[in-house]
Amino acid sequence: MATHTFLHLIDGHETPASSGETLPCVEPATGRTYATLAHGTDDDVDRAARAARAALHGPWGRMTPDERWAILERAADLLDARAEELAAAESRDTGKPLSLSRTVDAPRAPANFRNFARLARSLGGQAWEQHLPDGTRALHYTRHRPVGVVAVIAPWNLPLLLLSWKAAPALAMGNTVVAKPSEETPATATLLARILHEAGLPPGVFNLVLGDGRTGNALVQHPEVDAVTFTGSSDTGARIQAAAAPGMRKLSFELGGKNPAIVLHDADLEAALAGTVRSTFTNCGQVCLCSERILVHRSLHDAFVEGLVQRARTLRPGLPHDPATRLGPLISAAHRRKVHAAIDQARADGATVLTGGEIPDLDGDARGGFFFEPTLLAGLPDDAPTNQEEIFGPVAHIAPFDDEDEAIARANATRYGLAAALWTRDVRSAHRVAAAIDAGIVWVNTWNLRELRAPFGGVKLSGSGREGGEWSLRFGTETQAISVLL
Ligand code: NAD
Ligand code: 6OD
Repeated sequence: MATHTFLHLIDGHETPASSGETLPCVEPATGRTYATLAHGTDDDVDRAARAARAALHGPWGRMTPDERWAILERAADLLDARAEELAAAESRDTGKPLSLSRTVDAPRAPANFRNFARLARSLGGQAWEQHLPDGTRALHYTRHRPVGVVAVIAPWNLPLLLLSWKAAPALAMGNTVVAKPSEETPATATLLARILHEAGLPPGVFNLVLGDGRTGNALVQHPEVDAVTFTGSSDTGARIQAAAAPGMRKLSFELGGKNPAIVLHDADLEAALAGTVRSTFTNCGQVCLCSERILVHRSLHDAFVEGLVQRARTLRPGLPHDPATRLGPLISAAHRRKVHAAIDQARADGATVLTGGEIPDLDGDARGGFFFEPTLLAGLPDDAPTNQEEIFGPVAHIAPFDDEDEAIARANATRYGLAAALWTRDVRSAHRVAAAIDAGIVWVNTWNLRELRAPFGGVKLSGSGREGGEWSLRFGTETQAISVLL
């Protein structure tokens, strides 16, 4: 029985949907509806976007950059102080083990605010002195202006991490924000909105509108929105690109992946196995960076398959707060049906199921959860749907290869290009193969090792633009050129 309703936060006020409409908020680990959330209408989006526009000209617009950055650093301190509450809320909404939300999701939110507040201090401009034929000179220089109202749309897999990853640089550069988290995961977004206000953000600077794709669609088309930063599926990204086009808004897209893990003949087998268990099954495979296609040199293939199957079978599914839990559920019943359908398709196409492929039989509260077994498949060609379509679950296909050129060609044989993991002991192979992979990010002998100043993003269907460090800050700015005749 739902007792709590998550509300929008518009112009500093918590408010329900103007229609009174709500959506259910379900715990993926138990299948129970534990709350509802406001289902944002066009009118709600309109109020939020107008509040964000007005706030650009209020106290926020008049603050010095140092004053703004101090608020963001204060928000980081408050996020740190409430890390346990944030981790618990994230685990409830997503079902992920508390061990994961404590070590990844909760600490990344303050790190994002600190990182961008600090980096923004050193984002300088450029200057050129020009000597004109008549002997006079001119000085040309650049300065950064906020873009204006930035719409932030985030998915459900890393709700707080990704919302803060996008909102922090936008705020650091003096913009105002209208954020829409996924309808599956409103909890940490509402906590973040309150914390930002507690830290001193004036009303209207960070607005939160809850709701589903309908709400998001209204937001990206709103005339007061100057830029849209979106993380989610490639299909939704394409829809947003079309919907946002008439306003000539600035767009940034971080989208889906079909990422390869490549194990070269000289890889450290133990390290590659440990890394590939992480890269395939972290967050139940619901990380855009997860490996869904594992390519292993034939000389290591059989030992690698045996080791990975054995490790996959030890990943114990369970409730988030159980310390023995190694694998959470999928986000929803609908998503589990999609993952299950992908396995059925693989079987119909002739795949061998090396392990998993079914819904586990769990006891107690977890019985109603959306769990799925860690699944490894083999025997399909590269052009099979299993090797082409993003599954976004605890599922990967393993195949052998014979030489480096073949591995590179097969790694690149998808429409996606987000990330790759490469395992080798040879430094020359590492550089050669990494450079040949069509992906925005290549990890060598590791996976998902994050450096917040480095660029992050994908090529092909995996996105356009880059986030991270100065890339995120520049997205939040319009560069103005000023030319002065001296
Ligand atoms: P999704 O595209 O279904 O939804 C993402 C967000 O967009 C949600 O807030 C949703 O309500 C909103 N939305 C849906 N339709 C919309 C529309 N027409 N206009 C505006 N907003 C709309 O994605 P998801 O299922 O929440 O997340 C999983 C996907 O996200 C996977 O494809 C995954 O690879 C991708 N992802 C990518 C990255 C990255 O950094 N590249 C990170 C995380 C997730
Ligand atoms: O770590 C990050 O900054 C980031 N953008 C992660 C995205 C993960 C995708 O699911």
